[in-house]
Amino acid sequence: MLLLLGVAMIGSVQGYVTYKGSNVHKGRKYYVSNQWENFDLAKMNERCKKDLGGYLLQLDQFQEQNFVTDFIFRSGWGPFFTGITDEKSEGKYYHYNDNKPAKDLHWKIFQPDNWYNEDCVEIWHDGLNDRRCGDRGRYVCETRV
Ligand SMILES: [Ca+2]
Ligand SMILES: [Ca+2]
Repeated sequence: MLLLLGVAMIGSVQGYVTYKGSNVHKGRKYYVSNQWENFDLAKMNERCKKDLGGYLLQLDQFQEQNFVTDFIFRSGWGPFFTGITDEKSEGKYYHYNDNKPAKDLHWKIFQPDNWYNEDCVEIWHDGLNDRRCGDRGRYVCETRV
């Protein structure tokens, strides 16, 4: 853990893990928060904005999901929350920051299952999973380069 935090401080923004030169993909830059805490869409999206000038991770295509998956799993342990949610209407996933429908999402097998009303979305190495919004985890921010 100490080693991880030590690495995280190199060339990074306070509070986020990033690896110089390796977190940029097709005009977008990605950051993973260092702390595990109870996730909250509004609060974390605001933090992405305030801390980095960005927004919660918005996955637009499978290629991007692949890149981000590789990146975050080099940053230690999840869960890693995205900005995708279906909190307004069950099963209709959209991007929290701009309310646009979330398309081309690649889910883990048997997901999403809305188990005990899961309305937020986390990334796993083998796909996305819907998860309860208040669960503890880290979050991923995206910015335009
Ligand atoms: Ca749901
Ligand atoms: Ca689930």
